[in-house]
Amino acid sequence: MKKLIIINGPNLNLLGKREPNIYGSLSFTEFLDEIKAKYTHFTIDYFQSNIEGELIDKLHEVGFNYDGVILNAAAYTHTSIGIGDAVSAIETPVIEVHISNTFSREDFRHVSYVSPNAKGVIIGFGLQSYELAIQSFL
Ligand code: CA2
Repeated sequence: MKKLIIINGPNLNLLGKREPNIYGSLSFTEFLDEIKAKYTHFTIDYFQSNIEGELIDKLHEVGFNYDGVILNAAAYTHTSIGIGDAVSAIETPVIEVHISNTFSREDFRHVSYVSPNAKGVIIGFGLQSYELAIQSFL
């Protein structure tokens, strides 16, 4: 069975609780339960942290023994050379995802340190961005 992990960065633990106009009203754990029930032929693990170094440690931990990483580095996408370097250093392919269309938002969200090292990028489909990323491993 293919092993995938979804890694979420800072503030994504607030999904469903704040700013539903941008990020929707479903919590990530509710969404994850739905996805796990739908894609039973994958093992889908989940990790969320608000701390940059913890995200880097997790990429190192999974980056040589998982089949895929689905990464929403949230605001660190636009600032973290460290996360970009970690994505480049690991063997496991990384799909970058974003819930909102970052290109229709502020200029600082148009930059990504993850994209150059990602296998692919899925942006702007709400939580469905994660599902599309999972489907790319079918
Ligand atoms: O659209 C995305 O997925 C983002 O990665 C979300 C980040 C943002 O900094 C990126 O530019 C785009 C922010 C995540 C904040 O999540 C919240 C969820 C609910 C309430 C407030 C923030």
